[in-house]
Amino acid sequence: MGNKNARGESYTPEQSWQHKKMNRFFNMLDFNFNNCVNAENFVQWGRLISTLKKRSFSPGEADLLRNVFTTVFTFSDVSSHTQLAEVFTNKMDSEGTAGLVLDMVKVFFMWAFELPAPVNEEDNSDNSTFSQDDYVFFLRPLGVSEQKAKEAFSILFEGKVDRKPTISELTLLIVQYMSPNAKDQLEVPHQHVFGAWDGDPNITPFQIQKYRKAFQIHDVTVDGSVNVDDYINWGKKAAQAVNPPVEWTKELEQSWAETFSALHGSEDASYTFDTWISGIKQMGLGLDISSSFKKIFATIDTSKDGSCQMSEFRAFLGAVGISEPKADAAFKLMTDGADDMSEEQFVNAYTHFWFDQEPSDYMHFYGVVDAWNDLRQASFADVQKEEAVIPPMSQSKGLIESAAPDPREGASAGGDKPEVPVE
Ligand SMILES: [Ca+2]
Ligand SMILES: [Ca+2]
Repeated sequence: MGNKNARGESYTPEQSWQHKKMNRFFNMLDFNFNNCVNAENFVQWGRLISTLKKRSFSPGEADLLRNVFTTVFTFSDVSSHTQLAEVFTNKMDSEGTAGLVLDMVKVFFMWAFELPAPVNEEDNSDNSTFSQDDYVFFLRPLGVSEQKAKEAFSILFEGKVDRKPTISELTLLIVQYMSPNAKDQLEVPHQHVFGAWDGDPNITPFQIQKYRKAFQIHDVTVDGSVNVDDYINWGKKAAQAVNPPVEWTKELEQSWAETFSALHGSEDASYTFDTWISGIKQMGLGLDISSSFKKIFATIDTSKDGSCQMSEFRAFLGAVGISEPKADAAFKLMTDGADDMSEEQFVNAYTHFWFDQEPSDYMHFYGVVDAWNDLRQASFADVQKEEAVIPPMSQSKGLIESAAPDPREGASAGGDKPEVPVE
């Protein structure tokens, strides 16, 4: 099934499951979408946690997080989730390094949850507890919604209402998540530790964002479900919007209805957002899908000349409320600036829209979304200024003494050790 390691050996089921989990983690952490994860991504993560918690973020704290990353993963740069998995497994296989890794994961949480350092040997940090809010702030920078974070919290720590979960419990779940362990039942608790997740590797949080937009667009009647009426309404509006308008015929209605059933299995189907997503996962990417995408192309090509002109695309999106400039910009992105789009270009763009896990030009298929272009850059720009502020450092000292430099070093040096800005 194409699931092989570098030497061409097949992975064990345990390794495959580990890779699925690491793939998801890698994508969450690759904030810059450049297929590279390194210590700076941990720093970015930490900055965002600090911003969400409305607290400052010092160069010393950045150093602390770099140290956590380097101790847990060793390397400076990693370009794939399989490398992430391999290095972590090697670390945990060695008694000498496994303990250190566990300690550093705990250090991360002590820092993120602002827990006091243990006063003495007996005062074990393992018993330190955290709240649901702490957990939500820990996950949100990774693109996990508050809802998914809370869902995960209740799955993992259910029944613990009378006492808060401990750092040790959370650390164990993290280690299980990153390790090669079997998934011999439908659900294992640790899979949810980075937000509730059904284990499907093909749909990233960013895809869900795109699908949410697409669903809203498809629900033309705005009743919370997508069914054949939405397509027929869409078709009618598009026929009126195109210049010159196209007469709404029985044939045209039939073709929009057929397009709906080609994509959704039957003319009687009706979907909520959740069942829509399950349907997409089941359908997957295959030859069938491109033939149903061709049907959509045919309905958009109202002049029936085998090509989608910009005016037809405008009408198609204008019918569902997308402005001309946004539709035109989307069209130009997909055609490299040309004034018409071939069936092949259309199918290609639409396939990318659904299946690209990360941002690409095709994310703008349903009209340009500015927020997707600068969502992350904006959030990082906002927190850059926090960098200059040096807060009183208080925690984690005891735990990290042997493994990491004192996080206060940068602060006590009076700021003459400038933080390296992150792109
Ligand atoms: Ca509807
Ligand atoms: Ca045409």
